[in-house]
Amino acid sequence: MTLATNPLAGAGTWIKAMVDGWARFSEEEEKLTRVFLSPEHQACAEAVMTAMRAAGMTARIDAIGNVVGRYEAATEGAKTLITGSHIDTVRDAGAYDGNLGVALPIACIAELDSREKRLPFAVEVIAFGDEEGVRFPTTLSGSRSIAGTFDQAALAATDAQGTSLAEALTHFGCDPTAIAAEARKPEDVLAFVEVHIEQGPVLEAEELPVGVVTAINGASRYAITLEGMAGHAGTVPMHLRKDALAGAAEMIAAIEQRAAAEEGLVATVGRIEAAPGAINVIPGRVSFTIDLRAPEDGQRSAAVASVKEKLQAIARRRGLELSMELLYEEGAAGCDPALMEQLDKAVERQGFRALRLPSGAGHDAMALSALCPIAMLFVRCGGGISHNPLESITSEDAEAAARVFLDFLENFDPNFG
Ligand code: HGY
Ligand code: MN
Ligand code: MN
Repeated sequence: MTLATNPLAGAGTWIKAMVDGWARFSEEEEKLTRVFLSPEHQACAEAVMTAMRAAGMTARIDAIGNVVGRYEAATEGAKTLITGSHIDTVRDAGAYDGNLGVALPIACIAELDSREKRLPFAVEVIAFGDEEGVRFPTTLSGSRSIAGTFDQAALAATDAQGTSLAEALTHFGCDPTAIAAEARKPEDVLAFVEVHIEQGPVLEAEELPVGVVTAINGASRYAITLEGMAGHAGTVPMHLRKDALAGAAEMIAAIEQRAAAEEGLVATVGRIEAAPGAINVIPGRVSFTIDLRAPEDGQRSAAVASVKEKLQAIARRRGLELSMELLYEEGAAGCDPALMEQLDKAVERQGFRALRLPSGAGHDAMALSALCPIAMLFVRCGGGISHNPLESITSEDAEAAARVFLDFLENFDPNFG
């Protein structure tokens, strides 16, 4: 397909409108928050299925709440190329994180369907329901179930209201006992290729609408609890205190310092709670989270070990009880060189310079790397802003990315590698 025959003319506006429409499904009026297995997730899943069916796909909700759209191959028994991304969001989210990677492939399939064109392989577009891990301590459960790596023990994980994942799935209309059967067989799957906003500033700085991802950083997430001694803010002398919040403050500064000292390493304390939370009471108990990432798994585990040592030393000196619970760990995932090559070619055929870049953000593709070769196409987002309602893309970039992705699909060599 050449630049002249751009069958996706206007698709950028259509894609943006679809994603903006899905942003209505939120638990909050003025903000976008859509967590796994919520009523908003249910409503969004229905809308995604409708869009998939209108694009010529079959669509269903699987045993763990993923929406699975399927566009059959030209011939029976052909292998499947899987694409898609997540439709759950962080709190007060932008609209395009994840969702763009569902709407854009639907637009591409709709275009193929309009020409009654079938490919030498089937295409599945999957809208995963649990990539952000906002509601339950575990995450990537949707993509892990497709990859066959879902840990059944996660069904016992509970949300802030004490609802278990199993109960939430049943309430959503899913059958937790059928999750294992959702696992795809490696021999049936060609690859997983995810389209996602970059969530960083590189494409904007390079003045490019798209980029090809080389690897996805690995991540470790911990829940930290500090037990000190609550006391009267007016009567306990400073040297006799076991102030859990002051201890947490020292620890958080040490975590930031450790990450800032090393290229490529990032660490974030995203959530903290102090109890009892009264202005005139020395905090006796604090809980906070750590999210630590690096491009190399060895670098990440060394950083985790040194952070643990620092927190233990601070806790000892302050007489605090420290507990660290590992919530989530996913190794760095390399993208397949032959797939990257094919994406590069599609980018160049559509008239753009092919830029390679790493992903600091985690994605469902990390989980799918256990099943098959993976690749990702990044799309420029305004100011590199993400996990923020100011997150934005242009319809021109959405159209450019759709043209590249459709070109990739139509020219995909299933015998790659
Ligand atoms: O945290 C991440 O990198 C992803 O947005 N879940
Ligand atoms: Mn995200
Ligand atoms: Mn995402």
